[in-house]
Amino acid sequence: MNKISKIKARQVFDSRGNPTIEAEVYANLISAKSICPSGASTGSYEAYEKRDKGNKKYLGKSVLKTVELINKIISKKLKNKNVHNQEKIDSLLINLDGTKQKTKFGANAILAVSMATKKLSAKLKKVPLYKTFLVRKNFKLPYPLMNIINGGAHANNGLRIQEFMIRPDKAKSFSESIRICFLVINNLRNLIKKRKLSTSVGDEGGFAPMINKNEEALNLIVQAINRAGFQNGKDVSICLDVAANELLKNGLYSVHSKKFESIDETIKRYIKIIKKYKIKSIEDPFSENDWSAWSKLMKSIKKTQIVGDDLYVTNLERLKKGFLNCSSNAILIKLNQIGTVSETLEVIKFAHAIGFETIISHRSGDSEDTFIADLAVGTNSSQIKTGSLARSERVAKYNQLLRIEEELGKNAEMNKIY
Ligand code: 2PG
Ligand code: MG
Repeated sequence: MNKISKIKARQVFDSRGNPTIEAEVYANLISAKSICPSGASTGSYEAYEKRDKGNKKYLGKSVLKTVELINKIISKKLKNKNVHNQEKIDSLLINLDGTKQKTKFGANAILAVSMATKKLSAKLKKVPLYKTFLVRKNFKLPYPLMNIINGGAHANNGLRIQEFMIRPDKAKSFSESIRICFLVINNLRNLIKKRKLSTSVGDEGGFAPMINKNEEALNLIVQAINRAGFQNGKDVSICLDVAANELLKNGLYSVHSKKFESIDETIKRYIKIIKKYKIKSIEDPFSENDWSAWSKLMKSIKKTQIVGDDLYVTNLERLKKGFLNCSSNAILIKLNQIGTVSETLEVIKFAHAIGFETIISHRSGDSEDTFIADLAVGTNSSQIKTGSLARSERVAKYNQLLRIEEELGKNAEMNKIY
């Protein structure tokens, strides 16, 4: 009953309509499945995403060979292994691949199997998934970071910054936090309409109006917060993901305008917008290799959450380096950047031990899989970033958190934020 009997993988499609892997792990007649997400603005130190580059039928994007590797090789290797021994299964997968960035099987294949195994274990134990990670009692719900205006690689509007997010800091419950975001988003929609701009959405469900100045987006959000009856910086805070890897040329950054500027100038302008717009969190303000720029920024600001995404790629070695270098005070967690559930949990444990905030994150190409909602609660992560309140692959995660909140009943407290 506790032994894996087979694994069946298949090619399915993600929210951008690109092929991706679903793995279904079986223990006799009972099974659980999971779908691997995929990023657009990826860090170069991420684990490898394997695709059939030579297959013209799917423009080189299919994952059919990888599916075959799971069905033929991985399935055999994991047969009869104890489904509840996640660490052993993950290390078997890591060793079977044997490469640093999981290039043999692809982190997409390995992760789909790893997550499906975790889900099956919970199902067999008849416990909710969120109860099977690091936390055993006093579960807390994360604050949502809702990406309400999309730019950068997730839209084609010319906005330099990739994600303009809101965080409902004063919400006392998860459902209240969703209500607050809902109100701000509806006000934002009306403001965008009034300006005769498009209210269609980008890859992560945020609006993608044809504006190209960061400050225009920030002004719209402040107005929307006010019109919804809230105070910016108190009830609701603005958070950014700059995704600066995409904005670097010859050591200069074009974050604040099309002009490429020095690190010092870029920091000066960060400080200005932090003050003016009461910004509480900035992700990837500099590129993945610019360690000294990160620590310079950390020294120049107080009370702002600085989040490493492409910088750390959910990798323990890189997180240790960032800690020693004082690069940030928070880490974004993406399972597919590293490739297994166990390695992800190791990184979260270490992050908490050094006092870093953990933010569990979706990818811009995502699916109906809600694994990360449970992961956020089960690891005591203070925040979750999973897009806007639009597009079902994003809303599915928020809906799962509403279910968890309901199940926890009056014990459902919100986590603390930085
Ligand atoms: C990011 C993510 C998710 P992508 O940069 O944080 O929002 O985007 O999945 O494209 O890397
Ligand atoms: Mg990011």
